[in-house]
Amino acid sequence: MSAGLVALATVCSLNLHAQVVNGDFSAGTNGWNIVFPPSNIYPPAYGLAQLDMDGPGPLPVSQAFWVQVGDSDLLNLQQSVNLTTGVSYNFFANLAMVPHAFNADGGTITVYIGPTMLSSYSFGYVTSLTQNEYAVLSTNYTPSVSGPQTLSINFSRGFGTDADTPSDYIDNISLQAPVAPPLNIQLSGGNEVMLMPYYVASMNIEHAYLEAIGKYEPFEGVCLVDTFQMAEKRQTELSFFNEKNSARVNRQKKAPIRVMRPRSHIRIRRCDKFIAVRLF
Ligand SMILES: [Ca+2]
Repeated sequence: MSAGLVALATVCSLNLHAQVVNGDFSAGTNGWNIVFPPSNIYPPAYGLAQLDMDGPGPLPVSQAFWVQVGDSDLLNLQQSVNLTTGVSYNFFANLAMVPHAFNADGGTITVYIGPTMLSSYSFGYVTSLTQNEYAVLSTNYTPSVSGPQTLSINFSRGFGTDADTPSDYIDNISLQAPVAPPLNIQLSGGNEVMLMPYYVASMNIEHAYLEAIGKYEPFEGVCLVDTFQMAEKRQTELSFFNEKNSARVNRQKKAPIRVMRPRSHIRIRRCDKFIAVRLF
């Protein structure tokens, strides 16, 4: 039995991925369902075209989705997304309106998840024959239930369509939660007096870290030493045999001792892994 392995590793991570597939339309309309409401009388004109979605802004020209809608020819761009309750997601999309004539309505783009409206943008009166208009839809949404839901982007206008109907564009659609850095990583020192438990302890901690963080890092905190003899002079007499281990022991002896206690059960609940390796 060792004199006591003192290692506490708390590794929390929250890895959340982008929910929308092909939000930049680089793969055409793959992943998207184009849905016409039953109230439609005519099919709207729609397609893909190259456009600079922010005019003088930093975005390059890229493929985007466009549609010409009217009050009798609406269109919904839809995709199933898989959401987690309690997580705050940000919806983002670049919008643009390309005029073909003066028009009383440049179109409205409204975003829903299931029956819940997230955000809406109206281009209003089209007052220029030549100037595109640009906008951004960006809003946060926290679902109250987990599971698959329908992201639906509705294009509408208050008038009928004709040759003067402006084209409404959308591109760079995303729905994602920020990838949180590890909430808490605490790796304190650990001691083992036997060689095999020393190696096993090191490998266990390093493997748990690899699984949680996704990359290997050597754990420099485990010492091959008898904890209860650390203060004895004979523990240091042969330190030249393993200088790195001796340096770890000395670092541990100089380190302040702190007792950590979770202040909130929430913090523990959010942890993916909680590894406590034999406290004394
Ligand atoms: Ca694009």
